[in-house]
Amino acid sequence: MYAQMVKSEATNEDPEKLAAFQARIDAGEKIEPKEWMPEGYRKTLIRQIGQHAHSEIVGQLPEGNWITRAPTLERKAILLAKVQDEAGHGLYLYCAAETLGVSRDELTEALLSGKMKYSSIFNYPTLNWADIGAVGWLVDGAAIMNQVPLQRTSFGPYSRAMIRICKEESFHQRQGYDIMMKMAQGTPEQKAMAQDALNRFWYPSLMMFGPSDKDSVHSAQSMAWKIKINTNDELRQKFVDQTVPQAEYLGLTIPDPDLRWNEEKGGYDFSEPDWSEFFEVIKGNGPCNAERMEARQKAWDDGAWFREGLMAHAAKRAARKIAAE
Ligand code: FAQ
Repeated sequence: MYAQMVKSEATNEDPEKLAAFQARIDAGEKIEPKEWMPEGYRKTLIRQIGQHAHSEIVGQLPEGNWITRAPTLERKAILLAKVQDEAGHGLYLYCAAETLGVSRDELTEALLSGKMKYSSIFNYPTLNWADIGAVGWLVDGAAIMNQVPLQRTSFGPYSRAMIRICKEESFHQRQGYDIMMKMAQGTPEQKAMAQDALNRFWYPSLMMFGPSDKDSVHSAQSMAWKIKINTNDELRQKFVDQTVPQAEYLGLTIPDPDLRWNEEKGGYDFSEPDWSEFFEVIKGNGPCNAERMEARQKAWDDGAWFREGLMAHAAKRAARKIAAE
């Protein structure tokens, strides 16, 4: 749908303006909110940044589930800080999207009506404490792999939000790895829990990078506009190459019998995730989709009185200002 919109709108735009815009992108310039941009560029950014913001917010749910059950006070404080960071990331990203002319309320309504997506990964359950380690290590690890290049994305507000977010994601990845290390060096039962968490989170983490390049609808145009810097498969390969030695250090096994170092390409050969599962999850049929959307809907409904109060206050202040002028 978006691809179509991008195409039809792009053809109606002044070719000279489009060429000048592309020249700025090619020269590495940042595009700022009030500057001219093709409609397709604006809409692609709203889709990607909005989806990213929703992911940060929905991503609090599987981890928030474990704050009250963290094994020690220190672990609890760390997890609490991490989950609060994710809320902050969602807010920076909603603000970046707002500079493109869409409100946070409109974005939330699009999520709740199913028009917008959030990352597939958050539709998998966190069943025990080892899963919190696996989420930090693998999910935040995959998020960083994707987001470090996005610091160089062409849209100024998105790029600047990414710089701050990446610093925090780096701490998140380390806290997850630290939990895994403790579990892997613990009792045989704890090590088995760590292995089980890796088994369940490995392929869903590989799916976070999106479909394989041949099935990616948006990559070509998004890369030409430098909204995306790498293809989905490039980032997935980098993630595998970085993560396999980390699993070896933990004494854990990646659940892929076909995983092999390929000297020629200087990277690992690995099995693709089950793409039919991925497409089912993003259609809404994953293990936790209904639960996640119910939680978001409840938060939205519970906040209605506050939004209304805030709007009434803003209207009153505006009326007072007009009367005083
Ligand atoms: N889940 O043509 P492409 C985090 C959709 S980080 C759901 O390749 P694109 C941190 C895609 O939207 C996680 N849907 O798409 C954290 C499109 O459908 P549409 C969030 C997916 O946009 C950690 C269709 O498939 N990070 O949360 C997914 O060029 C721990 C075709 O795909 C970002 O969002 C997926 N995994 O590339 C928080 C990073 N993959 O929209 C809490 C920014 C693809 O046409 C706890 N985003 N789809 O209906 C991106 O880099 C890109 O949007 C990709 C997808 C790479 C995700």
